This record gives sequence, C-alpha cells and structure tokens, in this order.
Amino acid sequence: MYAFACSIKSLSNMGIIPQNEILVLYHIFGTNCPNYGIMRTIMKRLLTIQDISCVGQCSTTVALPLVSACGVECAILPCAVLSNHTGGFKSWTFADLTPELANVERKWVELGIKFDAFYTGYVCESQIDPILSIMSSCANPGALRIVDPAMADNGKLYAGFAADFPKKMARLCDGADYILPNLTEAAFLVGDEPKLEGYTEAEIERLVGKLHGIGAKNVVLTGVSFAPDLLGSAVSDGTKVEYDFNPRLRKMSHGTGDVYASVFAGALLRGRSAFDAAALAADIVCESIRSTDEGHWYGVSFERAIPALTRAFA
Ligand code: PXL
Repeated sequence: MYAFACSIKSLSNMGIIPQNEILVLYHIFGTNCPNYGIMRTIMKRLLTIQDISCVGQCSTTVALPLVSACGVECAILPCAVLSNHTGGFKSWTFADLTPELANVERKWVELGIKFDAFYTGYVCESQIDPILSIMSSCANPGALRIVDPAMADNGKLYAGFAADFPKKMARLCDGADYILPNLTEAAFLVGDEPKLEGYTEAEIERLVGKLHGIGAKNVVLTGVSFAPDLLGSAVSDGTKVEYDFNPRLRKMSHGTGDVYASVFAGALLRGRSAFDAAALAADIVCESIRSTDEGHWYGVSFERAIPALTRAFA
C-alpha cells in the first residue's frame, strides 16, 4: 500500500496525474492482497453559452469538440442559430433564442442540473441578463465564469453590434473569473480607441489594469506583440502580468479566438494554471492555422489539431 501511495505521488509530481483532480481508485480483491489502481478522474462539466453558426467553424461548433477533446464534459446553450457566421459571408439568417434561455433555466433548476464552469462567447444584448441568471442559479460551488467577449476584431465591432454593445458586454465581464478579449475588444470594453499595433509593455499593462477595473478577476489579453515576428498574450491575475509568445503566422484567420478560448477553458478545468492553459491554447491555434488548406478562408481546421490536444491530456 505504501509503495502504491508513493507511486501515485510521484506520477502526480511528474505531472502525469493532475494534482488537483480527485482520483477515483478502484479496488480489486486479488488472491491474497487488495490491488488498487486508477480507474479515472472525476470529469468536470462545463456549459458553453454562445451562438450556433451552422457553417463557419466558430462558436459552439468549435467549443463542443475542443472542450470535449480536453476531457471535459461540454453542455451547450445556443443563444441564436445562424446559417453561417457574420465575418466575411455576404449575408446570413439569424434565429434569436433569447426567449428560450429562461425556459431552459427553469427546467435545469427543477432538475437540479449544475455546472462546474460557464464559458460564454458571442452573445447579444438581450441575452446578458438571462445568462447572468443561469450562471448564478445553475452553478456548483466554486463554478468558474470564463467570458470571451466575442464582439470585435481588427479595430471594428462585428456586423450587427451597436456602438454601445461593449458597455453591455462589460456587465458580463464584471465578476468573471477569466476574460479573454483581443486588443480591439479590450479597448472597447474600457472605452478606449482601439489601436491595432504599437502597444508598449506599459500600455498593455495599463489596459490590463483597466480590464481588472471593470471587475474581471483574471485577464488573458490576446493579440499582444512587442516584436514583429512574435504574437502572444498577456495573462494577469491582478498582481502580475506574464507573457506567452509564439512565432507570428502571416495569415489572417477567422475563428481563432474561439479555438483559443475553448482550449483555454478546457485546459483550465483539467487543472492547468492560467498561464499553461493560455500557452496550450496558443499552440493549438498555431497548429490549426498551419493545418488549414490554402483558400479555406472562413475558419481554421482545428480538427487537425485535435490529436495534439488529446495528447496534451493523455
Ligand atoms: O468567431 C466569433 C463569432 C461567433 N459567432 C458569430 C460570428 C463571429 C464572428 O464574426 O459572426 C455569429
């Protein structure tokens, strides 16, 4: 038994078994002595709340496979169904599911369904209050709120969002455990003019400070660059800012924010630190971009990065 305990501890120290997950041990009665082994870890359950864009490799259709590939149960709450996303297609259909959110919430409360984490993405103004309500009524103790304020990129709000939408999105960020804005979203959230490049380290840290100022406990700011060939993120817990950089890939890619946020959320729930989760998310985004065929413009082929992601949790 002592030998067993030692070996579990050393596997845990080597990072083979996540230290902060509950191990379920199984116990087979052998001929003379009991035989213990690890059967599985208790799986966390995350709810992702964002649209379904039926075509376009973004939002729910990215979150569900990637969070699942991390070994985290992924429930979905679609806020709207679109024929395709709004980032580059000429037009789209949009079915607003706002009225259904309160219905679903009532049912989950009645059934006692609860979640270990909430991860929100692209949502509309009318959905912010129902989402805040679900995050308080369907939370397991200590449930994390991870908010990707998906609303803008390259200095502009996405099609269909009014100029005052960032103020509404800031309400979802207030009290969030983690927010994951890109530089444009960050600037809009705090009421600054978005600037696409040329941020100094001091400016990034001022921006991060302002994001904590709207109530975010931890900030993961993406799209940060201090050197032309490096692109990365600033990860802040409010006391220190750490940077993670990868070589910049010279390719404009849609949906990378959703890949990043999904892997970050999954990795966090698997016990990774925020910095390690951000670094893994960036690696998977880079692998997805590199794996995308020439001319495939509307999304990235994250499907080809799934084996690397599952290996990270093997
Ligand atoms: O990838 C973010 C996103 C999600 N959902 C919809 C979008 C976009 C970005 O354009 O249009 C509908």
